[in-house]
Amino acid sequence: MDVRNGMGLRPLGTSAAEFEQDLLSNLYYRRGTTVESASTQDAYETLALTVRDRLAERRVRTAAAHYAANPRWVYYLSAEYLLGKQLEQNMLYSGTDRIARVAMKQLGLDPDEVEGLDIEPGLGNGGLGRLAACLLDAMATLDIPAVGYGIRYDLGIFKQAFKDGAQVEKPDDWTYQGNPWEFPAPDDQQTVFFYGHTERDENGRTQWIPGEIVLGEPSHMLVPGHGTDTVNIVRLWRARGSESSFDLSRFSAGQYAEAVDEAVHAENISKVLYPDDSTELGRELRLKQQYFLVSCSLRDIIRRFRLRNTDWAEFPKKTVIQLNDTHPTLAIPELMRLLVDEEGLGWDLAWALTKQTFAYTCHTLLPEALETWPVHMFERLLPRHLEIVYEINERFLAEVRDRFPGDVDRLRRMSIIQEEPERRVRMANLAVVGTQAVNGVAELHSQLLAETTLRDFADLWPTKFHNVTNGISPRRFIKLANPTLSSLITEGLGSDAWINDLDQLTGLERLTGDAAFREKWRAVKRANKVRLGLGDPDSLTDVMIKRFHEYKRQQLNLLHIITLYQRIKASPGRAYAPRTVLFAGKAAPAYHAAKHIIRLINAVAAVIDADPAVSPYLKVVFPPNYNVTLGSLIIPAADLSEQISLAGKEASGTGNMKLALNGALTIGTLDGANIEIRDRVGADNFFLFGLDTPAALELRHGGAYQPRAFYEQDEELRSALDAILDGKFLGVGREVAESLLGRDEYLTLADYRSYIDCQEQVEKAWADTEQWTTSSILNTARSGFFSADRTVRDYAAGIWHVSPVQVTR
Ligand code: GPK
Repeated sequence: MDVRNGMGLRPLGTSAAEFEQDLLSNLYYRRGTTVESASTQDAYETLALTVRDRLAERRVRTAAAHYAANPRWVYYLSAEYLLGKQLEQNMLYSGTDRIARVAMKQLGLDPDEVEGLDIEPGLGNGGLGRLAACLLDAMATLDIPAVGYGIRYDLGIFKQAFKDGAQVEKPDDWTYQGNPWEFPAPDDQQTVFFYGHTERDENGRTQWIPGEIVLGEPSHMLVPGHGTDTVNIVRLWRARGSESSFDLSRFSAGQYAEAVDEAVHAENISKVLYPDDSTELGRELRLKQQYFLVSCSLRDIIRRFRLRNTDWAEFPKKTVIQLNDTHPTLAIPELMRLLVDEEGLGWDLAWALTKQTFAYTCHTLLPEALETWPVHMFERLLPRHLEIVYEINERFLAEVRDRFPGDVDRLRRMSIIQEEPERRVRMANLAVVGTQAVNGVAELHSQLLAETTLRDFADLWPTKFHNVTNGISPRRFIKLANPTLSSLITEGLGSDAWINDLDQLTGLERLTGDAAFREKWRAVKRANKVRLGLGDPDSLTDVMIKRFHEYKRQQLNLLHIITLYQRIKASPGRAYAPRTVLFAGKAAPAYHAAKHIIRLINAVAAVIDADPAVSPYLKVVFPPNYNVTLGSLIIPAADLSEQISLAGKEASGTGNMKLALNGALTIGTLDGANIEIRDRVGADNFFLFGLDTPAALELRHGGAYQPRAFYEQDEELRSALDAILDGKFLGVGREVAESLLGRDEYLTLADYRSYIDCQEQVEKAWADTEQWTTSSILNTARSGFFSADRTVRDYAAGIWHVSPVQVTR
């Protein structure tokens, strides 16, 4: 039997009765238990397997179609993925959501209880990791042959709890109960070298003699498309000690712990996700993780290429490798090493193939987020790669010298090696030099990259630079997260085709005049607030959900809350519109300034709660442990979306898109994708405030910025900061106020008055329920552009040059 063409597949039943039969089979034969003795965990695992089987069947047919087509593949390399819970998604995509529930009830199971055991794989930090998951979802939905590569961290992003209002971190042992979504693939194991030295052999070829050998064990999870039979995969690598890493002689001598030392050391590589976000870490283990990902993935990509191809010249025609930020940039020198040292290709051919294969997405403008590695660390861990990087750099600098003779300063800036104050490898420079396309993630971001951060490179290669504005999965962030709004939209548009063609939401515009529809729209929002269960569902639900970072300026939101608090205290008799301000998000464990902001928010929340003069009008809530699951509950309940970063700092943002799509109005600066959101939803349906990028740059770099002057001139601002400094909030948060009055790196005080005034406009608009409803509907109606399907089409047409491959029955 030819297994490759998917023959021999027994189609799985589509009725509830057949589903129930399969549930029982799986319970008996795969879980190895019986109905009488099954635990809820058994029921969950059995359900997951039964749903998974339906997708696995499509996976087999997808693999067969892809094999036959021998297409150009997209390989997405990312150190992070925030995939979200799998069960609900996979039931929807496999069309089993209804029959699964019927079958469970038939067996006396409570579907909600069973589904409650599904665990979110937290293999990422924030926007960058979730973007990777949204792009995989859209690639599968658009039938693009793609594989995502990543690391199977034993411990995902830490679980956040609060102790006396301060963040404490707990380990996230996400596979403690196993992971039914994962297929181990031990046959595709890879061997990874570290350390050691290089030697030239008799043919003049370089050989890397490693000092440590680690194994990479792959497993994959399914990435189904919505409304199609395509099922792609995301392949995750786990580190293992090699066989020789177990020291039998030590074991025999009774040194049991020492006997496994080396294996434990090797396995540390995939032990834990680094919880930093938008900052550089500089730890050797992190560099090891990056090379581990790259080495395993490239070998796997080449293995797959060789299934159908023999000629290296074909490699870039069949392969595009997208680097999600600089974390996987070592793939560039690694491919050079494989082609030159192992395959014996000449440098020039190898370099041409390499450059054509890779593309690089940059996700930041913050200088502290641009990765660099000390040359000595790089050299010790990856001696051959440093030689290759030097060679790449020498040839590159010769090209720059040619184009800009005598411009020594330019050479110094563009070199892949930074010389002062310490020799370091600049990963962003390497990523730009070694790729055929570089993109930013929103219009403003791409423009600023070309004008500032990567300006010299844009001068040299203007056509290499692209914009691809980020997008979000409409399946995950409206259909699954907001089922009631989705039903209403489907009812209003007369079809659910909008889920895979989000521009169809513009059809809602004509429903803004339909009183019954408007009434339902409001009722859905209210019900979503009730479902969330935090704060009065009739209050203005004001939401700020994102990682804690000073540039994102949660502290500005806090100053507004304190100002409102003080206004209510000062004039208790007035009728204030009740407002619930919701924060959610994690701070990197070592980011003390961000943790002080978290602690102060919790203290302010407690003080307001305890004050009966204020608490009827103002409530601050901060549910812990923000993740995809919690976000999916909060986003549908939001009235107001806080996108208040200092202009020129947020690359794009994607939470801004999720909230607008779910009918929240944005209060925001002209930063990242906020600009594009405002352009689309209309200035009347968006609350704009604050400095724009040129004004912010001028104020910051003019050198004359004095936060104290704003403090002294603005009575309300002074009073808010004084309250913190005087210890009015449980004595907490002086560090926050001092930092604002000291350097105020992100110009919070400069934007304070504009923000406060804008919040007053919000209040006025909120009082006009009818106008607010119209704006809310228009936000949804005009958010179609922010579908990740559009983003993937942009990549496919402008950067990847790939076409879909249809999977047929
Ligand atoms: C950017 F540099 C980084 C990073 O280390 N982590 C991360 O999540 C985010 N990002 C940006 O901050 C967002 O503006 C952007 O929308 C997101 O990446 C996806 O591009």
